[in-house]
Amino acid sequence: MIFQRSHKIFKKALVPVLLLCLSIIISCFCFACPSLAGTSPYKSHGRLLVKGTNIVDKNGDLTTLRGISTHGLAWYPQYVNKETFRTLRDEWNVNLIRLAMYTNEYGGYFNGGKESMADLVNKGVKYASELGMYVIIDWHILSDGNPLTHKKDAVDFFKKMAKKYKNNGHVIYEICNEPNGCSWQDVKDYANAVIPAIRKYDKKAIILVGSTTWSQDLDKVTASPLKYTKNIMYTCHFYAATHKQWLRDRVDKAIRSGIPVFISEFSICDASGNGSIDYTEANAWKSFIKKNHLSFAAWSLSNKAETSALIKSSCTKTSSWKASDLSATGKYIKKMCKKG
Ligand code: IDC
Repeated sequence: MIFQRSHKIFKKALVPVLLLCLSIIISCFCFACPSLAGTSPYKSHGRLLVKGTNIVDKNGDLTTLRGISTHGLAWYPQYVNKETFRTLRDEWNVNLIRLAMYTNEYGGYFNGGKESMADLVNKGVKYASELGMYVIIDWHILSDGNPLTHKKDAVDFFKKMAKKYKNNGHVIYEICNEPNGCSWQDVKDYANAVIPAIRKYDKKAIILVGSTTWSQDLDKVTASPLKYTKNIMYTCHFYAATHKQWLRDRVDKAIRSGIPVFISEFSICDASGNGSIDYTEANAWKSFIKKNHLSFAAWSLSNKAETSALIKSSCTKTSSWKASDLSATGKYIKKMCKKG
């Protein structure tokens, strides 16, 4: 009798318990693999905007971007690939891709690459958008130093991009990677031409502006910011083995003065992109980034034989990397992104 009753209770409870277990398994699976859940960073956050010194999402909630920067698109076009981005999104918890379009260097925009570069940028934006990731279009000036040198072409380029992507909320414009050998006033003059060119079409996208000395002169920015403020952020780039507490202090001061800062390029080795990793400084930067809710993009998505490359030079795979395919930097950055 007692046995029969408990058997009945057991049978009654079995279905809901099984259903509960099934739903736990499904939700764990979806959490680990967002694509299966039909969700994506963009579905959750939508169009981003700058509020105070932070980024907020469509619901007004504080949001940070965890990004990976390509190496020069001309050198490593194979990583502008939907499966590459999908791996970064689903296995690394990355929600941002930075497309580094060199202007002056090998195969760059002014080095025979006008069409091929624009083509790769458009492909990159398409793949990132389809995957619901955010994407930076980076005018990667470096050896060309002063952004005023190519001001007219930059205005034309960004006008074209803004016209094409004005309704695409995934896109972020970085108008000058690292101005150098010029004054902050030169950068301002350049920004004062490029920002209105973008805004003519795209009223809302976030625009990132670099500063002199490889986008580190935030003290000059603080002393004399641009007149444009809506959805404008200033970049800071660091390489942990070279740029240490003094630069964190500078960023801290800028933020306290109301300057929104975006770490659109960094690595954990020295400023050459090579040399050894400084884990102590890398960890100090990681905590600083977390504490200040900063968004970031790590250099670089390539298998070049240099410390900052995320993939080992022996690995030619462009997606679904195993731990053994990643460089020491790659392992560190993956962990940093996964922890959110
Ligand atoms: C480096 C690359 C390297 C390449 C060199 C010159 O890692 O393979 O040969 O550029 O084009 C930056 C720049 C970024 C640099 C990086 C490392 O934005 O283009 O990439 N760096 O030197 N600023 C500080 C460091």
